[in-house]
Amino acid sequence: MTEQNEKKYILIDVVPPTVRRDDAKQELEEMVSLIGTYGGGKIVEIIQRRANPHPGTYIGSGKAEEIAVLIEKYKIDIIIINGLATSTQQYKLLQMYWKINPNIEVWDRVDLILHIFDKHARTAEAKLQIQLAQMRHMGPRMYGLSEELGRQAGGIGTRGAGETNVELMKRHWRDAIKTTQDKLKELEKNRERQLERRKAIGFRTVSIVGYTNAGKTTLFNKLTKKEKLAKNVLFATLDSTIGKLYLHSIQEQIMVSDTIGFIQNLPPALIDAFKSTLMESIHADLLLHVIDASDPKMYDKINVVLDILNELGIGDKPQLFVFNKIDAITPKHKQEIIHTFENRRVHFLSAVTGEGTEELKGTIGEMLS
Ligand SMILES: Nc1nc2c(ncn2[C@@H]2O[C@H](COP(=O)(O)OP(=O)(O)OP(=O)(O)O)[C@@H](O)[C@H]2O)c(=O)[nH]1
Ligand SMILES: [Mg+2]
Repeated sequence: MTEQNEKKYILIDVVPPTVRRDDAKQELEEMVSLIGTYGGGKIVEIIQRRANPHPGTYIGSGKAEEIAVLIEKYKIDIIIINGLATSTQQYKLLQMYWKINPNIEVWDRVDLILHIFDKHARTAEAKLQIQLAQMRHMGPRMYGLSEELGRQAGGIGTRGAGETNVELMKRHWRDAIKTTQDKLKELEKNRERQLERRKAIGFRTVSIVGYTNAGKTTLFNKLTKKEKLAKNVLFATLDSTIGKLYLHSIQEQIMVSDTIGFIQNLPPALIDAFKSTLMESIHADLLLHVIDASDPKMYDKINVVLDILNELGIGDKPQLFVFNKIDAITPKHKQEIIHTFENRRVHFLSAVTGEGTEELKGTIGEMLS
């Protein structure tokens, strides 16, 4: 990528005064790696101290002026808000900065995740799921925007027309969502049939779940001898794949599935849209919860995953904590983990070096029998 077409971003975070600056910085780190996953480029970080985002412009008016100067100076292409923005907030910001850069875009955290998904989607199913999530996220904001535009047009004569347009728009969105949902339902049925067939043959299924970038696909490849793309980016995997694994200890052939990773503040619309992909996990006999033991935010990420599993209604399924990347941790850290999770079934391994993967098969066999 040349300097010229490298994108330039302003990353905005509104932080309550009670939060320490270092903690706020850390929060932004995940956003920075998400931007890296999207394609990267120059990022200018702005942290504003406020109890709550400004209802009109998200940031306060003083900061908004400051940002105008930065947009000009650094030739910013995209403004990204670490949080959820309303249609009014996005529109007000766009309106302020159009004069400086007519192509400027304003995204919130969900927009950024959706753009990444869009870039990584390969299968028809993943593409449909993203479409659906995009429509669900955009829809209400589009109505909000056209209502806002209607208000601004203001005149008595235009008001009725504005309302009709909003109605038309809503109907169009509802229809489009329904069509996409129907197509996804078809694919879902296929998946269900495959699941039932496997069950009928007597195959049991183990599903790999975990935070994004924990090493799920690397482990899946090791276990099933497949060669799926594993990459040091967030959301390398968006679809769901099944592979076979023979367990000597119980002399049984089982199925292993690898699927999309989780992330904090995953909006419900996204989880919902990805239900068909997550179905393998929903029907699994055992969950392998892969955890990046070398990640400083490991504990928070474990909790995010547990919360999402609960939301999916599978928090009670048998679950094995698989601490991955032990090639990158100290023996002291390993001891700490053992101590913290002494009431849980845990397993340590390195999906890259292969250390501990044979033993994992034994543990899976034990937990299945
Ligand atoms: N050091 C080390 N790195 C690992 C290990 N396992 C995976 N990785 C690296 O971690 C990164 C992410 O691996 P993936 O297998 O793609 O992770 P994932 O959980 O499938 O990620 P998504 O599909 O993006 O959610 C890659 O750069 C891997 O090489 C390990 O045991 N040790
Ligand atoms: Mg993966």
